[in-house]
Amino acid sequence: MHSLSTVVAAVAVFAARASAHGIATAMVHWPDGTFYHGYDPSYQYQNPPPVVIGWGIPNDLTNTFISPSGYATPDIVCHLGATPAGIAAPVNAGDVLEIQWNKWPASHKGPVLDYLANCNGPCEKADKTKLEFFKISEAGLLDAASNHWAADDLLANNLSWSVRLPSDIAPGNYVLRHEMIALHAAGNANGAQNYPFCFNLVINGNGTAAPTGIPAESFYKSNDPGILFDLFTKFTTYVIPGPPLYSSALTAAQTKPGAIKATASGVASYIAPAKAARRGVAAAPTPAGGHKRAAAARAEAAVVETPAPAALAASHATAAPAVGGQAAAPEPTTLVTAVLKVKRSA
Ligand SMILES: [Cu+2]
Repeated sequence: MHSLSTVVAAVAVFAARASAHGIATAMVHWPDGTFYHGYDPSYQYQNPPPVVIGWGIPNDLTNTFISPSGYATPDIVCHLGATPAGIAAPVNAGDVLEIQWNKWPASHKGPVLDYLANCNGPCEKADKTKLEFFKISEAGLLDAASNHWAADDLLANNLSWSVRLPSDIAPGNYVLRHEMIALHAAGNANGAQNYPFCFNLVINGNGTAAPTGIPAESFYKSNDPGILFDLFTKFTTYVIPGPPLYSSALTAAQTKPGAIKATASGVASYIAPAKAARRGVAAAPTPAGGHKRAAAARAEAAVVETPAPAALAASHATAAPAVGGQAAAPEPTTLVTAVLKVKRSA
């Protein structure tokens, strides 16, 4: 356990929210350099809370983790009591997504893993227990001699981790499940600490692959060699836990974050024209990012004129530049409202 966080939590709620462990609170889409806010448990104190691409974890008041005793429960899917994100980031197969954490203690060595699951419908309404994830990235012990782990790379790169989406997967609505496993107590039964966080994506592209996945509740067992693992004995190898890596998985270089070029809130899930037609509903491609009324107007026009996947690519984020290279405040309302309105009234 993390004794520092316990002490701080006892002292003040605010401090507890800001204290140890860590949360994946944002995502930057490359090559666009578009910044998206993920979820932060402090959002529960806002009414209404910001609508973001990160799955909600309002119960995670102490910035906690999922232990092996919770591996068979829905909490392992997208963290404690997670609820689906209300919007998604529009991206392309093959793109790099840079996940940003708010903090991570150096003591928390361990692997970094990334998974995708096709929602087969709007991810906003996904049943997390039905999501079938396939692993698209994994990194564990990078250098045994220096005890250098994937988590150390994340720390060295300003708390960021880059993952490249497979280029061959079919377009659609996906959940990205990004996870760190801290091993500092994993030598004891149920001592590993899993920190999974989820983001909704609308993935565009020309791929057709639909990799086989499994529910997150089936990923890990408490006695897996990569879960029950003594970080403080001599070792030369580490077996990364979870299902095998997707055969067409791609790699991304781990680097310091580049300058953010824009911020965006997100878009509604893409609805395929064929399905929409069956229901007698106009397809709603998902204009991205912008926050101006004009963008919303263009979005409406796009709904009418080009209800095709191509509209997705054309509508990539065009939001305002971030100020000073930092994350700008969330802009969750205008465009999102417009997009949802389009869906409802269409
Ligand atoms: Cu901790």
